[in-house]
Amino acid sequence: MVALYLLMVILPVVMGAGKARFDNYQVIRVVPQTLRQVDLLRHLSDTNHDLSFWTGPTRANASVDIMVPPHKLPEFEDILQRFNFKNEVYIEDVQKVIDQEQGATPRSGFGWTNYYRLQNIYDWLDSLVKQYPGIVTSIVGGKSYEGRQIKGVKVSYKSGNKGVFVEAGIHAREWISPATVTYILNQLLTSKNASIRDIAENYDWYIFPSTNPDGYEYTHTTNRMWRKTRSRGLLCVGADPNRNWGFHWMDGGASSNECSETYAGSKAFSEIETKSLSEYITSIADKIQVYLAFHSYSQLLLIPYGHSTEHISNYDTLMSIGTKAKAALAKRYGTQYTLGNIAETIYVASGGSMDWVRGTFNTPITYTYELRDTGRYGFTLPASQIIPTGEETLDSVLTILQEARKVIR
Ligand code: 0X9
Ligand code: ZN
Repeated sequence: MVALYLLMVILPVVMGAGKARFDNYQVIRVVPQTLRQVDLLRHLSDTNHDLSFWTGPTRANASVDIMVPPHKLPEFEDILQRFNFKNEVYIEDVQKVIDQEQGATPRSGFGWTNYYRLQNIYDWLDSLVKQYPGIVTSIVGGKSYEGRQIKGVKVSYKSGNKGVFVEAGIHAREWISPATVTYILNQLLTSKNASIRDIAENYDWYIFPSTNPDGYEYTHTTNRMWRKTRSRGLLCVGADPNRNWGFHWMDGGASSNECSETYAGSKAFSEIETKSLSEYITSIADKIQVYLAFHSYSQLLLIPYGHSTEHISNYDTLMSIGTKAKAALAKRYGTQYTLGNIAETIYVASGGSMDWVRGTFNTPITYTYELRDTGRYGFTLPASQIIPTGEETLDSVLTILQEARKVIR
């Protein structure tokens, strides 16, 4: 069985012989109802690397989405039964959903009815620099293990503006993140709506749609479900770039196991992506008043920190702005978000980018989005949802920036 698995799944991927397929992989939503059940799921996620935890175990009555390969289904179902886990199959066949993820039109050029390759995104950024001389400039936030650039754009209509930093795509498989951020960038440049023009022109924007470019490419070429960077370890590939930042590094909710999806790296900033991007952020930190990070999925609006449930100094301000942002987001399509401190709302997670920014520079307004959906499609959100997601997210970003203006100096 193991040999067969190696031959059919691992080997082709390792040898670059093609794309990993997820035929008959199921995503099962498990709801632990006791602490013992939560612990059991934690144990499974630490020890059983055939199971892919799309969302992590947190507490009793908080659901956990687990992708199970077909050869593991009997064993997994047995565990569910034996320990009396409440569960429901959320996705019957992950490959089918992947096959339906893209829109109908071919993936050349650029737009928001499909997901795009890194080069399409970067070419589009370059085209904006040409199209908006004196307003859009090219910026390089760092580089990747495989030698790619972390490319971004600065949008600045005038001098003296406060800065907004936008980070997307740090987790490779969360495709809706880069797509949403490029949607927002496009609106900032093309919208005729007075409120959008106001935030576009009266803030300076530093926008990086793909902060883990190796991982992102890998999700297109080889394994749609890749999360981490692509640095080569002794046993396994990659570290979690959202556990690798040098603030409370490895202080809970991060793993020292190279093969874990939440591997924090061999040390803080062991990954060239986080190290170089952190250096770039440091170089402009005095200009940045707002930091927004975009992930998926779960529909959450999170505030620092991830290592502790303690409320930070301007917790009340961030909560009150967040409440308004959440309402603005819900207004268009009814999409409901949950707001709160990371450790309180989801789970303890240390070494995240937003936490480092807040902890190092005391940046006042910082949020991490977990975009659509709540698990119906999970990471493989159909491309037809890019525009609605972009619209509602921009509604909330608009609110955050309008409100932020009242509190930042
Ligand atoms: O676990 C994460 O890194 C994020 N969830 S995800 O499903 N997209 O992986 C939560 C972000 C926590 N953020 C910080 N600790 N800053
Ligand atoms: Zn993420």
